[in-house]
Amino acid sequence: MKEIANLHYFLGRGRAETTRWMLAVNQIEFKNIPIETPSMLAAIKSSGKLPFDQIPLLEIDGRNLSQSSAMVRYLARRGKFYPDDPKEAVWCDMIAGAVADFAEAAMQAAFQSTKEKATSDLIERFTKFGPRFEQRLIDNGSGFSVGNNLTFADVLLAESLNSYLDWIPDILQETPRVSALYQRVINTPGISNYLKSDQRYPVADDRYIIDVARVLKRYLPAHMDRPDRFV
Ligand SMILES: N[C@@H](CCC(=O)N[C@@H](CS)C(=O)NCC(=O)O)C(=O)O
Repeated sequence: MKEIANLHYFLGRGRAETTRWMLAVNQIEFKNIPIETPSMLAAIKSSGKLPFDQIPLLEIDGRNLSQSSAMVRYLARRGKFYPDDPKEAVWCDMIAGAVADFAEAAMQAAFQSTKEKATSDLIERFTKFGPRFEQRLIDNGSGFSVGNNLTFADVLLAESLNSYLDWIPDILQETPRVSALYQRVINTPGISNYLKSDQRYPVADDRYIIDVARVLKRYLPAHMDRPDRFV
C-alpha cells in the first residue's frame, strides 16, 4: 500500500508550511492532521512522537520528524534539492537562514493590531532583504539562487514571498529576478497542484490566531477582545 505522509499541526499554515511546500515539490502525497483542541495537543505530546514536545510533527518513511528546518532538509536530500557540492550546499543554508529571518515578519503579520502595522513591518523587512535576494540571483546567473537547478533554498524563498504577496500584491515590482524565480517555483507541477489542493490552508486571519491561542491556552494579542480568555 502506498504510504501517505501525515503532518500534524494547527489548522493553518504557520510553522508547518515550509514542510508542506517541500512535500509538494517532491510530489509526496500527504495529509494534514489538524490539532484543534488542548486535549488533542496533550494526546500528541504524550504519544512519545515529539522529541522536543513541539509541533509540527511529520510522520514519513516510518519516522517521526520534528523541527521544521530538519523536515525541510530531510525532504531536500530525499528529492535531490540539496546540492552534493559543499560550496553550493552552504549557499543553500545561508539563503535558508536569511529566508527564515525574512519570513518571520510574514509569520507575525496576522498578530499585528492593524493591517497598516503589518504592512509597514513587511515593507521594512522586504527593503532589507529583497535587494539582497535580487543580487544573489544576479550573481548566480542561472535564474536559481544556487547552482543551475532548483534547490530547497528557492522553495523556501518562494514560500516566504507567497506570504508577503498575500499582504502586498505588488511587492516584487522592483525585484524582477526574484519575481521570475517566484513564478518558476509556484509553477513547478508539485507546488502548483498543492496550491490548488484541499491541503492548502488560507492566509492566517483572526480565526487562526484564536484557534492557536485556544489550543495552547495562551494569551491572544493585546488588541483583541478579552485577550486572556483561554488562559
Ligand atoms: N523551531 C520549531 C518551532 C516549533 C514551535 O514553536 N512549535 C510550537 C507551535 S508553533 C509548539 O509546539 N508549541 C507548543 C509547546 O511548545 O508546548 C519548528 O520550526 O518546528
